[in-house]
Amino acid sequence: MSSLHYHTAGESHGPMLTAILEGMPSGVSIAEASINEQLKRRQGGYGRGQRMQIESDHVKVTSGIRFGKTLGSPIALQVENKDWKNWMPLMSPFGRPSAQRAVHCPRPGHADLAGGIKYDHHDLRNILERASARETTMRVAIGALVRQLLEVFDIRLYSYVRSIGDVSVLTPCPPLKKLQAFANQSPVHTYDSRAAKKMMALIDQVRKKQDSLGGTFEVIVTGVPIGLGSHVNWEKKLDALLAQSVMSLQAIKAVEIGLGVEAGRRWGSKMHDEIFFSRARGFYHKTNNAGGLTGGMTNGNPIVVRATIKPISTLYQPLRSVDVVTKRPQRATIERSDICVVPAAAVIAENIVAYTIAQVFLEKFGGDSLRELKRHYSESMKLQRYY
Ligand code: EPS
Repeated sequence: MSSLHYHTAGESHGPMLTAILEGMPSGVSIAEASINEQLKRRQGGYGRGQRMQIESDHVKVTSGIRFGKTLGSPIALQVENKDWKNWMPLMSPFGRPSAQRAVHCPRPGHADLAGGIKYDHHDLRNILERASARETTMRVAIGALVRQLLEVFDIRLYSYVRSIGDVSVLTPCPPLKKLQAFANQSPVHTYDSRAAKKMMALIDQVRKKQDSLGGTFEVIVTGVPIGLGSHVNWEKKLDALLAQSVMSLQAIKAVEIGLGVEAGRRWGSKMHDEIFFSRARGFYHKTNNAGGLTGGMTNGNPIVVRATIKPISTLYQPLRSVDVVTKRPQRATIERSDICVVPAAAVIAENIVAYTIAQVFLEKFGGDSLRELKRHYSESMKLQRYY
């Protein structure tokens, strides 16, 4: 298992969100601004609700970094919830709860009911506060931090939205540098401006109907060396690790690698990426249907992960539910929410993937300091060149 590990804590409307990351080598330059930039990207996207107008997420580093460089010790991060001041009476660590404001009607599709039964809570706020996607703030902060280590080795991450509801991109994906520039400017984080207009019109229509929308997105990682992950055991396979980490993002219902489900429709001869060799490039593939992963290992091609996110489960026209106290039929509780979070989910997944790549990268090359890690990396690359 990789030495890199983190934990997060924090409720959506509690005082703050916290994360502790352990296992970063010493000597890695970290820019606070780069973490805040990713946090800002996470807050964006057409279809968000009012919460994002209240928050302006900024990271506070309280340990593990000194004068912009990692020390090798645990790194502690905090992000304040500005909304906390509006929720203090309801979200106080001590004192008495308000019986009138308890949440009793679980939202179909949300963690409310199963979590309430599992943890024996009848005020479902005790579940929804932690199940909330607000928690992804810290996962993005962690991803934004570790990708500064990946960038030293020229590993870069990109993402874009492929579809929202039944509206999909129609043109092929542009070169990656252009893709990121287009996607970052687009309110729906995509490169196809005609599709973007239709996606926004659909979000407007669904907002009027007080409903919600899901969609699909793609994350691409370039610069990954051959041999991250391993075929030797199930828990070392990088495709499986990526599936787990991306699936753990709230509301994700499917994760695909490369061609994904389309692979099941193709004949073998039209699926597998043929192998070529040249003195200049070494072994290479001209196609990337495998999405950069064969046998659970990186094969030198960019990693391509696609995912599908379901529509947000809070509906302003709530679905049928049952009061967990009276057991009588009741419409689900309305919690303030978003209409569509597909653009934000793409940005979050990009940073989640960065963390998983950093884990396997450090597992393969290892080192307590960046200098040691660089030496291991270049030795390994030399060996690969003489294979
Ligand atoms: C979110 C914060 C939440 C929601 C959304 C994402 O804030 P609030 O509940 O105060 O509006 O906007 O959460 C969910 C989609 C969810 O299922 O809980 C955020 O910071 O991204």
